[in-house]
Order: sequence, then structure tokens, then C-alpha cells
Amino acid sequence: MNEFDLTIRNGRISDANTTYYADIGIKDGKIAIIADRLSAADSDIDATGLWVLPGGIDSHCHVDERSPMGMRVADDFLSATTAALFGGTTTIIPFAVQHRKDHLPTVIADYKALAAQRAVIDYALHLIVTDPNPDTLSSHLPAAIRSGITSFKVFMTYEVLKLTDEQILDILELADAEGALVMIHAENDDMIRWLTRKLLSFGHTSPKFHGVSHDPIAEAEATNRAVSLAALMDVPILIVHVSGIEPLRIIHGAQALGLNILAESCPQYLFLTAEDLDLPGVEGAKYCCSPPPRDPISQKAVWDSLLDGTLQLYSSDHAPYKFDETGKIPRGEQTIFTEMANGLPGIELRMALLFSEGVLTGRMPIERFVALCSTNHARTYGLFPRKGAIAVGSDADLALWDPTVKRVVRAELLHDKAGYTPYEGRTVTGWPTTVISRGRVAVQDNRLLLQPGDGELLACGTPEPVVRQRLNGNPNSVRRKFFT
Ligand code: DUC
Ligand code: ZN
Ligand code: ZN
Repeated sequence: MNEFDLTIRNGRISDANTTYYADIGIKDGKIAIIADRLSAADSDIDATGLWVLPGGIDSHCHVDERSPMGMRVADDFLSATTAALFGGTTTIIPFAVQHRKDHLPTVIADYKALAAQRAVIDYALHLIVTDPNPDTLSSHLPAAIRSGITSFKVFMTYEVLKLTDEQILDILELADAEGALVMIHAENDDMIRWLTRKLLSFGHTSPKFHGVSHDPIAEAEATNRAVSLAALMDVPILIVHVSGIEPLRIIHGAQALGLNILAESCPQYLFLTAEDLDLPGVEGAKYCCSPPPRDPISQKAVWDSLLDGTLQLYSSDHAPYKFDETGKIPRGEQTIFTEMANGLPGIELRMALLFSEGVLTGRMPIERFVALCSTNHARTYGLFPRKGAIAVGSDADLALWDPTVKRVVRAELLHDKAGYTPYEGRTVTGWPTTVISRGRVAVQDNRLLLQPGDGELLACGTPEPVVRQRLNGNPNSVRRKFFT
């Protein structure tokens, strides 16, 4: 009998720290050994010429979810996890959404059932909390955290989702007490509403005005307020989908003061700009997301911040809506910018775009790519070192990248259900041609080898930023001095 179930030999391995050549032996879904010159197991992959990386973790994606405007994203767990896998991602963390008046335990149970039937890769869950009523705060959220859902997102905008600052303070306090991380969508709702009202009154209705209404000052103001709320409470927060230079300045400044502020960005802020929304008719709806893509100065700021550590996470924010009446253009050519579903598909291309434009151009070291696409997600959300590592004992979730493959991006070659891609026609160099999920070859020769239901629910531990805060927090903060 063979010592290993699968060996991967002759590959060039990179993790978040270093790059080296070695063989990997896999047993029972875990990495059992990393060594020079293993002999081949029954199942053996010759990875000569390939880069062996930890499978990606996409910790911000919307799957089988209803939008703030009542539309449903196009992907269920089967299509979303399949698309993720073909793009080299082996773990996703989507959101179970508590809409107002929803009973949180029921929301979680229903969402887990959807995932269990259809996911092909492993997944953990975040929550979106819109109704922090006494039951939610005193019992339902603590129970969810103890069950392994240790992160939740709150909104500062959208009428049907947003929380007041006071409600956010309650949530931050609870997160601190129970060991969870709060993710914040930071945009100033009143500014957006005021700008929207004025734009419409002047007859400015086309998709490009979505970008105008979500001015960067609205994002910067809310980011500053979120940072202030976190500082008052002496807790970490994560600002999601940061779009450009104005919020980045605030985040960078807060980090320089020693505050435990984490931040994430996404492909749309590296590879798209406001000009993409400015297309004839309603075509620009294909590029509508919130916050919207900005200008080249902001694009550069996002690139620089991914490299210098101001941004720790690179996620897709996959929010796939079809370019039809179910999503992007509910009233066809008559659709105005306030009616278009907000969000872009990107779960499959997330890493390929960055690998091609960041790593292979020499702009980004491969180790930073691994940190931004995988390891930092595992650390941030309490999944490390089970996920996000190439190490003995870690799950054997691996993507074997061929850095010579060139692909022209075409929507029909992707596996999500959006039916279009904002990156249509671009050429990417480098692709994960073989992907392994818990020791099983999951994608090979462009074929899916896993079944719906093969993915497992992961229980997250305490997020590392929360652990760090407990060690290094401010004992003189007003809350710790007077309220404990
Ligand atoms: N926020 C997200 O995180 N995704 C899609 C839309 C939004 O506002
Ligand atoms: Zn958001
Ligand atoms: Zn999102």
C-alpha cells in the first residue's frame, strides 16, 4: 500500500513567506509531508513548470442572496463554488443575511441547508446583521459566534440595511465580548441620497451617475466615522471593498496611530474605472457596484496599498446579477441608475487578474499574492492554519498554476451564472490548471471532478485581529475603564 493518497512532485511551492522547490505527500485530505524527492503514490501529479500555491480563499462573495433592492444574485452554491474552484479558490466565505425582522437562527439554518446541498468546496459563513434587537444581541449572535460564525458585516448605507452609529457601537461591544470581527460597508447614506435626489432632478439618470452619487467623500467620511467608532470601543474592524485614495488615506492614518484597522479591496478597484460606467444606453450597468470604480489615481493607490500592507485582503465581492430584468436592467433600456442591481461577478477571475497583472509583471511578489488571496483571509477569519497554508497538517487545498497559459476572458468560458463579465476580452497570463480540494483532484483538464455537497461547512475560530486586540488593547479606553 502506498504511504500517500496523492503526491505532487517537482513543483515550485510558494506560501505567504517563501518560495522553494519540493514534493508534497497527501494523506486523508491533509498535507502529510513536504520533502525532497518523494516516490510517486498511485495518484501522482508531475508539477514540473507549475507553481504550487495554497488554494485561494474568497472571504467576500454573495451567493444565493437577496440584494438590498430585492433582487436575487444569479449564483447558488453550486455555480458559485464551481466558478471559484476553476479560478483556483478552494474556500469561500459568503453571507447569511438577516433582513429586518428576520429571526437570526432561522436565517442561519436555512442558509446552511442551501450550502450543504450544493457546495463543491469548503465554506465558512459570515452574517449580515440589519436588526440588532435585544434577542439578536443577547442571545442569537453570541450563539452564532460560539457555533463558528465569528464575523459579521454591517452597513452604514442602504435604507433597508443600514444601522445607526449607536447600533454599530452595540454590535462592536458584543463582538468584543464574544470574540468576533465586524466588517463595515462604509459610505455616508445621507450624502448619497442627497446627491441622488439632485442628480435625478437635473435629469441625470444614466449608469455613470451611480458613480457620481457614490462620491469618494461619502466613502471617506463613513470610513473615518467607522474608525472613530472602533477607536472609541477599542476593537478591531475590517473596512470592506475600499475603492480608492480618500478612504485609504484615513485607513493608513489610523493604522499609523496604532489602531487595529484592517481593510480589503477587490478586482474592480484595480482593473476598472468610472469610465467603464460611462457607456452608451444602459451598458454601463454591467460595471455598477458600490462603492463604484474610481479614477486612475485611486487605482494606483489601491495597488500601492495592497503592496505596502495598508490593505491585507483581496476578495472578489462577487455579487453576480444578470444583465436583464432580474438584475441589472429591471426596466430594460428605460432603467435609471437607482434601479440597477449593485454588484459585479468576479469569483473566478479574482486571482487570475492579479496573478497576470501583479505577479507576472513583476509588480507583486508571489508571496504577497498568496498572502492577499489566501493566507491573510484564513488568519483574519480564524481558519489558519487549517486553511491558507502549505504546511504539514493543513488541509491539502492547492492550486497548481501554469504561468505560461494565456487566456482571453470570455463570459461563456466562466462558470458563474451572471452571463457576462466586466473583464470580457482581456488577456490573462497564468491560470490554475489543476486544483485540489482536501486532497481530492477537483479540477483537471478543464473538468470538474467534485460533486454538489462535497464541500464542508467550516467553523471559524477567533479572528486573529481580535486576539491581537485582546493582547494589545488600550486599558484606558473609556469602555474598559468604566464599563467592565
Ligand atoms: N456591498 C457589497 O459588499 N456587495 C455588493 C453591494 C454592496 O453594496
Ligand atoms: Zn458592501
Ligand atoms: Zn459584498
